[in-house]
Amino acid sequence: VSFVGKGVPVPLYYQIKTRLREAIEAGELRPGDRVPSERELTQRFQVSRMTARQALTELEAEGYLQRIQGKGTFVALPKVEQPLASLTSFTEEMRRLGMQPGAQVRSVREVAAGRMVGALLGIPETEPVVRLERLRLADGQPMALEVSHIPSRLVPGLVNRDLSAVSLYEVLERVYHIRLVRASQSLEAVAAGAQEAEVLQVREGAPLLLLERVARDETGQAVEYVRSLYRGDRYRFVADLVRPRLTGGDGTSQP
Ligand code: 16G
Repeated sequence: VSFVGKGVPVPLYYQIKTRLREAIEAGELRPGDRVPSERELTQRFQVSRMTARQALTELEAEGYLQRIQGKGTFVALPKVEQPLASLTSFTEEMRRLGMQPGAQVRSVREVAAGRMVGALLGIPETEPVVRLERLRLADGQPMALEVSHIPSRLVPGLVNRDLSAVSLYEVLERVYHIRLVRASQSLEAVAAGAQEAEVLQVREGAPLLLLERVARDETGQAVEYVRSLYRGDRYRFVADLVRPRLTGGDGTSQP
């Protein structure tokens, strides 16, 4: 369709936006397809550049479109859906979804735990931990920036291993015979800072999901504290919920 009625009391940008959104929802435009540029929309709908831009900007903000600097605007790829309540590794999740997991080790070194990490891992602040910073990739695309902390005494020699082509959880199991069985995890929204934005290839201020996890072995020993930034445009976390049993006024369960 190449005409937007000017007599209708709906803002022009909104009409264009609706057209594009409907085309995406109907599958006429598929994930990864290039959508018309501002200039093309300007010509096609006989509107100002500003009007065309507003339509694209809002669709991008709502997650329908993705702009790639110097390449154009594309229909956003579907998000990766990840269970929130399952203690899986990045590698396992990517394989489950049929994608190729990868990691770029940005730094790995031994540092003193410090007060906060020490408290989370239940060790003295002076105790050494391995601090491992990895950019996680799916089919070569940046997905998350993970910073793991593991008490050094549990993983002798880990700092010297090449961790770019292996799963950390697999190394923990196979090499160190550590099996993670439970974890506490939190999830909150943050905006990408300049440096994180560059590494994750998103714009500064883009929404990210901050996940923090403390994972434990069978004995209850905390093995890993991780602080990860997941791309908000690539992830959607899902959980199945069960309604808790009603409790009485005194906090006890009712029969
Ligand atoms: C997950 C975990 C991370 C763990 C990694 C191991 C979160 C937010 N992330 O990404 O803690 O280090 O899996 O993955 O919980 P790997 O075995 O593929 O290295």
